Amino acid sequence: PTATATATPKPIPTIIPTPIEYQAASGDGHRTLWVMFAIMLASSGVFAVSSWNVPVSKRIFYVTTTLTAIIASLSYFALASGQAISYNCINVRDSHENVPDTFHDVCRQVYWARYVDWALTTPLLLLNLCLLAGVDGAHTLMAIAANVIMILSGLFSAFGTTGTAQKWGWYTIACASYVFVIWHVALHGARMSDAKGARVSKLFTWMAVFTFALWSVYPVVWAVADGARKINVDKEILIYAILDALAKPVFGVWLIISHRAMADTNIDLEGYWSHG
Ligand code: RET
Repeated sequence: PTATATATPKPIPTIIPTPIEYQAASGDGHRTLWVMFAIMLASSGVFAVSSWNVPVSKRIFYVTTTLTAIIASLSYFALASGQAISYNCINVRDSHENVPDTFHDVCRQVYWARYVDWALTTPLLLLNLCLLAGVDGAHTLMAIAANVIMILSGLFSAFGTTGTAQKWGWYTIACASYVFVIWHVALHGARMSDAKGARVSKLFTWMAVFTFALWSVYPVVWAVADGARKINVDKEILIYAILDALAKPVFGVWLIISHRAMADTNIDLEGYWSHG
């Protein structure tokens, strides 16, 4: 017998894969996404039809409002059909008595189509407010730029690694941009809208209060659901669904009905790039 035949075989190392716990939507969350797709699609149709006989010179609010609903339908279609969903995993330490600590990954769904939707639609919603108040082009552009930075920073934060500067670093950048948006649109807009008379000014004030009260809920929900993972994915879908329905169709109906009833909301583009 040769030496190799009698030697005890080396143990084959066993590779224990890191166990993974998934945090994903169930049937309920899934149904909510389809319902939202239907609501946004129906809203797109209603807004498009309501713009039918409106002269082109007065159609801008209809165009922006219809577009926000169309973009939201596309985003909800992607999510409901299972697309544009990725996972962000956190490695969690499990302590045991008498045995060494083990680790497992907690992987939560990130619905990144939302950020594509928000990056395109929140600028349109801000444009509505700015046009209503008579905010000039330069301030409108700055607000929209800060808004895009806010949403993209939120996306980077959603995929950031917990425990590094990524997660809360990007979140802080997003919040700072949001403060800039409020300052340029709500505060500056309130001053500008005075020039358009008491009725428009009052409408602007209410629409701006509604908008920023509502928008401020997004970063809170995000921090609790996406950041701290204290709300499950189904509830997160439901809360964003309610917020999105208020921010797009409800806001849109309010804007269009008021605009129809008030001639002084007509947009005057004279001096759009020159006064400040
Ligand atoms: C994030 C996370 C990072 C910090 C901040 C956020 C703000 C998001 C907002 C979203 C608004 C969405 C709307 C959608 C309409 O359907 C990205 C959640 C500040 C304000 C109005």
